[in-house]
Amino acid sequence: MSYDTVRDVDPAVADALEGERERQNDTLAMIASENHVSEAVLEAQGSELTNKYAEGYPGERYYAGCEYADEVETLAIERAKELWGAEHVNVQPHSGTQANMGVYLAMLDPGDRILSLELEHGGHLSHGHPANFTGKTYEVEQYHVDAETGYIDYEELHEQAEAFQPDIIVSGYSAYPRDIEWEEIQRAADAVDAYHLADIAHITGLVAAGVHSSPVGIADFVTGSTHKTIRAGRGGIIMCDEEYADAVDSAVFPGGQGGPLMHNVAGKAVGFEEALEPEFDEYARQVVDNAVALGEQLQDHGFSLVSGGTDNHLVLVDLRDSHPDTTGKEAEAALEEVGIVLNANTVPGETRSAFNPSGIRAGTPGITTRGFDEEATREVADLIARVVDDHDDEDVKAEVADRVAELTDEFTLYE
Ligand code: DSN
Repeated sequence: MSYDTVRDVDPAVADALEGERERQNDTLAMIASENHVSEAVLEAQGSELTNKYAEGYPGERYYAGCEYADEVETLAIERAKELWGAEHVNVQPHSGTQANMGVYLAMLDPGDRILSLELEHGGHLSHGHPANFTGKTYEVEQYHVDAETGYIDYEELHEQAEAFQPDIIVSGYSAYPRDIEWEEIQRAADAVDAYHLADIAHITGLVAAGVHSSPVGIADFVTGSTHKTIRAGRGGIIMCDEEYADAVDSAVFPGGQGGPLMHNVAGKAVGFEEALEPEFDEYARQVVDNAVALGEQLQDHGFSLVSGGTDNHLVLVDLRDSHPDTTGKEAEAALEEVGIVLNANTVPGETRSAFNPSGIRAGTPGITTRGFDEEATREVADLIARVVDDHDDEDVKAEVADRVAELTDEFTLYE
């Protein structure tokens, strides 16, 4: 057995790994779906469990030698049940999309009908986009946010459900800044005898901490990813009532996946343990407070926010009113130059394209992990405004980059 380090074996990859650590240390991660996990989660994900095959579930594996895999997976499941209050949990999906796939495979047949929010309005690829397996396998119709308010148009959702008669309604979103009326969506599903899948990928941590309403106990299925606001190991999760447990478990394995990524399941278990600590609730509260501060300060600088603000961890800026000649991609590129990493995003009523849209999406989970409070976050909004206002001005960008470097030095991340 070789005990050489990555650097000994593969300097090129070692350079890239070090580069990535430095990049994360030296920039502000404001992509709303990203966060920084603890060293403990990193350690678990880099453990020897990466070597282990463990097809099946705790106590019922297809391979020998699974006693520690069983222990870790059981811990992840029990902690998830405590965090979200779910009856049944499957922690094996490799990602949020795989979690959604598990539910579709469990409950739908090819050609069945999905009603979901359009991607441009805040939905997700795995909710029925034509380029995704969901769009190719199922018949999909999409609901929208109200053009004026930016809030989900629940009335349209009810009408569309009546007209389309879906087999499943998908709620939970990727670029939607407002609280979600789960019960309203459940009513729409009940009225047409459809299942309700709530995809809480973005807001897992906020829901666990009680700073966002929870669909658990309302929707039939709740899916999520485990590395966003909940800040655990990378992957997905499915929660449901006992009545669907067997269907979901066999849809994940053997239906859609082979061996689980047990090192990632270990990372999930460790992150969930951290999230059960009272400090995590404070963290989640601060994530939302920071997003509100970010949004208000951007509005003070003249930016338009879709829905006029936020209730969660992200803001969605529609640049068309304040900066009609600046695209989301131009803003994203200029901000990346100064060390503020967020993403260009489509906005409701998009008039450009998915590749070069009219908005930017910014989230606070990452900077809150670094220790940013509202005051520091407001300063980040000032910096974003300066750069977007003068995105071709090299002097402005150099000054802002210096200030970002001071902030990343003050709010440290990885050793
Ligand atoms: N890619 C994620 C996001 O940015 O929202 C969702 O999968």
